[in-house]
Amino acid sequence: MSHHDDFAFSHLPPQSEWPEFLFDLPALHYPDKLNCADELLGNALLYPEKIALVGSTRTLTYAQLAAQVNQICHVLQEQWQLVPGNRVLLRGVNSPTLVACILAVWKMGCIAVPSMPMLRARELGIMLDHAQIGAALCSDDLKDELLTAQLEFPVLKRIIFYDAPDDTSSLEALAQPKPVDFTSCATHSDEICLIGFTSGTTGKPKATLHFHRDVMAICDCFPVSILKSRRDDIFIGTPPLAFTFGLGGLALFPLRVGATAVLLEKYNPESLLKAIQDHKATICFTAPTFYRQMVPLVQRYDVTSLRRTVSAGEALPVATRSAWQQATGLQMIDGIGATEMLHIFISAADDEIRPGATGKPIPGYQACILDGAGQRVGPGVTGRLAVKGPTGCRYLADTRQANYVCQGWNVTGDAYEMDSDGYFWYRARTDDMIISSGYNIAAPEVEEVLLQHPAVAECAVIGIADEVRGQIVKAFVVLRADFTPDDSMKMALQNFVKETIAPYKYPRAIEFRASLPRTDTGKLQRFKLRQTR
Ligand code: 3UK
Repeated sequence: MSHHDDFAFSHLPPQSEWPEFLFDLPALHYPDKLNCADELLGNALLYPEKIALVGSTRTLTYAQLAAQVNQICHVLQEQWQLVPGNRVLLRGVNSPTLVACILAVWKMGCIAVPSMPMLRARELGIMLDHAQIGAALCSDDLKDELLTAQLEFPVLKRIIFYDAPDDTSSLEALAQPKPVDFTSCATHSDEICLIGFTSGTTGKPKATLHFHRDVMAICDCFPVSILKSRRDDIFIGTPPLAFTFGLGGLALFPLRVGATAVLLEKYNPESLLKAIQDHKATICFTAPTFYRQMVPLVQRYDVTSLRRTVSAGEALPVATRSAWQQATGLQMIDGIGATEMLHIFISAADDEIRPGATGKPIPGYQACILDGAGQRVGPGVTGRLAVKGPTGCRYLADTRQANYVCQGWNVTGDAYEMDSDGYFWYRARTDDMIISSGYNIAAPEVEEVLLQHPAVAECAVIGIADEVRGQIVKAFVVLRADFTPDDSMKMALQNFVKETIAPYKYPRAIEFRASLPRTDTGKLQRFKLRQTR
């Protein structure tokens, strides 16, 4: 092991709790020494002048990207004396600089912990504490919440800000005089390089650990067998790089094949369409609801450059698939992925697509349906989706490892059905996760916040069906005496949530109740609330 800091390594689950890993595909036979940043920057030697990353303010060729990554490595090493295995938090909207920072962290043998730009101090603090993060690279305009989190969690000792033009100690200012070459850390293929945080079903998020070989494996599976991406592709889309859907689709996959990625800082359905037109994008990654919102606007733009559109994060309704196909002529590629699995593992493209089904396990992965007792069930029976492949679940110090891994299978928490042709059909989440506009929201986390408000006696949060967002967060609230259940109280509670945690988690619907249904043992019965709404 090249690691000097073995915090993450020593908090891997015991091997007996790991899922089974499959390496049947020859492409997945990686050498023992593997640094994924080196692999991904290999195109800098082959196509130095090719454009790698396009951002709103800067464009980097492969050679420029490689040089910038090396300069950042020098800054991290000389300024911070980081050693392999140290965790580095990344905080920023999608941009070429953010990609360069992630690659630099990997090149040094450190562990990247990307964070969602919308997170507030409270959520950042949980990450700092759980992953014991000592250093951060943060875009200047998102510094406030991180500095607040640092006050409470001084484990975070060092922060360098980027995109800070007036700051003489900004990342750019420090990097500019540094040499443009750097000898990468000789990491092993099974060393940890990435911690992906998921919002769990309880308030505490889970931290998934991924190896250098995992990063390569997702590049050598879905993009090769389903997406069939090529060097002349131009990738675009919306998922944040802190969401592994976005990290793969908008950074790793394009770099792996020497293609170009367009990284949008801000977007809405209209501006994404315009960006597709302006950049002649060929591959788009986003969530089903976003495609749905783009449909009525498509005819105003020339999007004929698109050849592949990928939908993931939540179930793709058949109506959205057909509306998109009518508007663009494109067959959507639906795919289910998970932070634990790093990326998509069931999908289909072209003639293999069956509308309404997610698809089949992609080459390299296997899937089946398990019943409550862990027995395999046959076609036509709804049960728990179970999957295995080259990637899989390893939580950092988390007892919930045993919930996700069952007899070597990764059990995603989704209710699925397999048909006799081996296609997998999504039914529902098996837990209480609310998925709204592609974001995972844990009901108990919102409840925890509401309960902090002086007016709230009791509350319960569920997801209710919503045409536009898939689901929305609904809170059932029992007020304390002396407080009035009216619209201004609803608004006060909504604002309170928005100010405390990421705003997208706030309850769009609130209903006041005199009491909440509970079992004899005092447990909340969320399913009763779902039935009575
Ligand atoms: C749900 C889907 C039906 C499903 C993700 C692509 O979503 C990603 O990761 P998360 O950890 O959530 C995982 C859960 O989301 N889901 C995702 N895709 C689909 N349900 N159809 C789909 N196509 O409940 C799953 O268990 O946030 C998606 C790539 C990387 C990812 N991390």
